[in-house]
Amino acid sequence: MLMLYDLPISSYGCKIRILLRHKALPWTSIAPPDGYGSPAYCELVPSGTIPALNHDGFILAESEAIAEYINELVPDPVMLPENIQDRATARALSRLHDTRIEPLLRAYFSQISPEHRDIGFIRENAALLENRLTQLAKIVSPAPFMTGNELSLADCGFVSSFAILHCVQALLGFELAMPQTLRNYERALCAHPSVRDEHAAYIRVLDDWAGAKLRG
Ligand SMILES: N[C@@H](CCC(=O)N[C@@H](CS)C(=O)NCC(=O)O)C(=O)O
Repeated sequence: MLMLYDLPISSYGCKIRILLRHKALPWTSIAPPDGYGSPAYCELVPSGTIPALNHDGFILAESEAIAEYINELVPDPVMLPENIQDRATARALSRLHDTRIEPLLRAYFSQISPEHRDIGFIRENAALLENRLTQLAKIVSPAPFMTGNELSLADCGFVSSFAILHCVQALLGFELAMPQTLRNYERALCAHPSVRDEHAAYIRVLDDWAGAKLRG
């Protein structure tokens, strides 16, 4: 039985939920007791982060490790390319997303409440983000997905990130030039049958979350 410590708003949780949907695996999501980082949750998952997997008592944190574990546990449909170099590239793209792109989006969370906004920070962060997206567009040629015509591990993290980008951009009104290849990629990604419903659900959760922050 696969159990996920997770919350609907978790972007890294969204990555794993897409993978689970694509593998057609049933799972149960449980909120971390007393919230992530709490002493009660750290008793179960010492790092205190979500998502974390509990597979028949085997506990694993870190979304990318969870994704690789599930991909090996249930190899069909395969979610990494067959060629060793393409596989390494897929992993590099996941790292680039998780360590360089997602943190820049997350940085905007502190800016949602109008009283905490810093226009200089919002613009500087947008420039950093645009630079990373431009770099990404030089590295990949989605066809239509990151590693070819099948959804792979390298795609799953981008779903929530695109949703967060549009949410914070609508709220904070900053300019950002998204490379056309990434626009096309986003359209194909979010229309994929394993992604569509999770993407729609994630946008709803994000809107509710941002609405609550705006109301204070
Ligand atoms: N590198 C981790 C990041 C996960 C992460 O930062 N999750 C957030 C919630 S979306 C969290 O647990 N934050 C609490 C903390 O960092 O202590 C992963 O890929 O799973």
